Amino acid sequence: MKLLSALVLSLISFVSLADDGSRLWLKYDLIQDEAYRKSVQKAFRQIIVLDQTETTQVAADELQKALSGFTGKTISINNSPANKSIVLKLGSDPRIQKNEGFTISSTSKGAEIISPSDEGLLYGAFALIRRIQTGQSLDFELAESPKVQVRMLNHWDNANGTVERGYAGSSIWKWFELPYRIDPRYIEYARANASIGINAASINNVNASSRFLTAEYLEKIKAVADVLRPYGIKVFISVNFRSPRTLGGLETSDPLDPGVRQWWKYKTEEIHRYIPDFGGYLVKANSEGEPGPQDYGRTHADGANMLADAMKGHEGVVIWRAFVYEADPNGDRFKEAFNQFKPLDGTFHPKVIVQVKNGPIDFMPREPFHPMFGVFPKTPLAMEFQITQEYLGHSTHLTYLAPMFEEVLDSDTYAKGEGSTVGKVIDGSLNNYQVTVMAGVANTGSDANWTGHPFGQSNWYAFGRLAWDHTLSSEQIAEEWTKMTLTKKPKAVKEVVDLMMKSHPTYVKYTYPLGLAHMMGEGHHYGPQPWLEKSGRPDWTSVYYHRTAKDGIGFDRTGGMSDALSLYSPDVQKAWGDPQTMDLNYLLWFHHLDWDYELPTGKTVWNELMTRYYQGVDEVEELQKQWNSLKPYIDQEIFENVKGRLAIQHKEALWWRDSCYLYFKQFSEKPLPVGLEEPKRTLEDVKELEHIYHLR
Ligand code: BDP
Repeated sequence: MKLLSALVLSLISFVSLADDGSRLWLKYDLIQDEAYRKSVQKAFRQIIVLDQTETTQVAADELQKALSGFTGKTISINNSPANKSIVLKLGSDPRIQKNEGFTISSTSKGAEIISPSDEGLLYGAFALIRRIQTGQSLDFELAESPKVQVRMLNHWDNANGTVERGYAGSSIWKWFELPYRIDPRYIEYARANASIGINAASINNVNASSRFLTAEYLEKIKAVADVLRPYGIKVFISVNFRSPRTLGGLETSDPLDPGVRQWWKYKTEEIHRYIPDFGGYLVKANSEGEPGPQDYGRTHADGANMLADAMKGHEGVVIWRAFVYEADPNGDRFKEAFNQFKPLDGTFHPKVIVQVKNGPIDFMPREPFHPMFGVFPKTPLAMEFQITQEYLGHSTHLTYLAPMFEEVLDSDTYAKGEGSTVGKVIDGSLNNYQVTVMAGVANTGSDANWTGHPFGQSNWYAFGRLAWDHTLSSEQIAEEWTKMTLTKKPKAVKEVVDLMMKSHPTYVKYTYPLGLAHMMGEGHHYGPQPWLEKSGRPDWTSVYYHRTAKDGIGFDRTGGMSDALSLYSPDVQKAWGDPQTMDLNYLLWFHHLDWDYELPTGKTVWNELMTRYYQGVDEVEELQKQWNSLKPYIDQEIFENVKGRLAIQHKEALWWRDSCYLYFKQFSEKPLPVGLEEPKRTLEDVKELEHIYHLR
């Protein structure tokens, strides 16, 4: 009997030790540092809600849950003022610049959170929780306001439960069950988003099915909107431009046709009957085969403005994507969106926002910032980042994306002189935009830990934090996330942050060094396929991008055939026009260089390229060692999970390296730089691997 109970006890403690990652960064475990725990306990004995709304209730519940977890004591919620408590109060403060902003005044004798809105109180509550969870002093003053108004996740989720470019299971939305059953995960999702300031979600794929606009689906979406509303999150719908024909039975979807305009007007009114605070439409039109206004000889502005007119009298907006490109074998995809949209600046309805991907091609592991950010003063531009790792190793490679997001946001467009950063374009301060939006393509799925790779959670977290305040550093964000999610031991935190900060540069080295792009496996976008010559369109091949030949490598965009560099301001052209002085990370995006061309590093292009491929693999080995050293500090389940994925990453870094070396060597006809070891396999061997990975 004794033995049995001992066994049960050890089993329980084993189970409680294992962390499946489902709580994300919202882990409210008992504070281990006793002195700190006692001070938290002493300072915050109860929660006082002075203004009762659904959202302040959510804020109070969250504080209660967190503090009870941190201190091990039950904390009560009341509504009359008292000492040593956390007071949530609607009100104003000159330091609050936006409605969703807040202030916190905290001492060892209690805290007061003030905001003009109940959403602001919720964000303040989460900010206080974060400070305690990361072990900071309780004596502080904090005033925060979000820099961007609409901080949004774009779900590429389909009605049948699949997720386009999703690598963490199936969709979190259970359309077959809605509206009758509310999966408790919707609430967990809402909490996680609210904790990082995300206040909008487009719930379906941009390659949109008209089905989402049927009454049947609107009822389902309403049920989701009702769950998300108390957490300050508005719902958007991606729409199919052909819906008036497919759903409405009209003969056309021409945006200038009165019947079509009327159809959208009625549909928009209908949506508002279900969801009075509907966020708006997200539209992918005339892109990759999707229908759009150009099918009727109309412009993107005609299409977007029609939808904006339909939104009249409501708060919602129309987010129109600029991800468009023609299949022109002699053109340069880099320039397509710019050329189509630039002439339209100033012709859009005030409710329209044009959503631009961070770079001109398509979420490559590293792209120069999109040239549109420098030239669109009259129409609000939204930033679209991709959190899901379509081109960044799906959910097997550890790639912390915040440094990449930060690099783009800090890039200087020079549109209005030095300091005209992309971040200032997006937050509206440069061009005085009336609406501001930052969107991230979600990496969430039905996996227990939401994102497949445990570190995928950090990318969701970082996106939200940067959308709230793009001036935060990726190190600070990594540190917060690590302390909240993995470990609080200072030495271990330092190691994890270091590992995270190195991960993106490492990924780029073994896949796309020196500004190479778009050489991934066809269709599935996983693994290397630099030899891809034929595809549905020329700009879906690899050779279109790397332009490798006997005379060298890279896409010459400095003049001649493409001249895409001229889309940027003169200062940017100067910075990127000369391979001797430019940032080598963007080199082959703009220059076609001889294999023997000597770079400022002292190495030839060939040697530099190969050195980086080899370094990339070595660095993955370093990441593995570093992770192994963290074993004593990390939950066992998470530790093993990441360890296994790093082993795959190492194998695949070798796959990238060997494929690219063996393929490029056919053109360069050069040996590896001295000291680098020849792969043990041939080009044919690595090409074989592609068939295996096609099964993914
Ligand atoms: C590409 C994806 C494709 C998306 C498209 C888009 O491969 O699945 O539909 O972007 O953003 O990256 O519309």
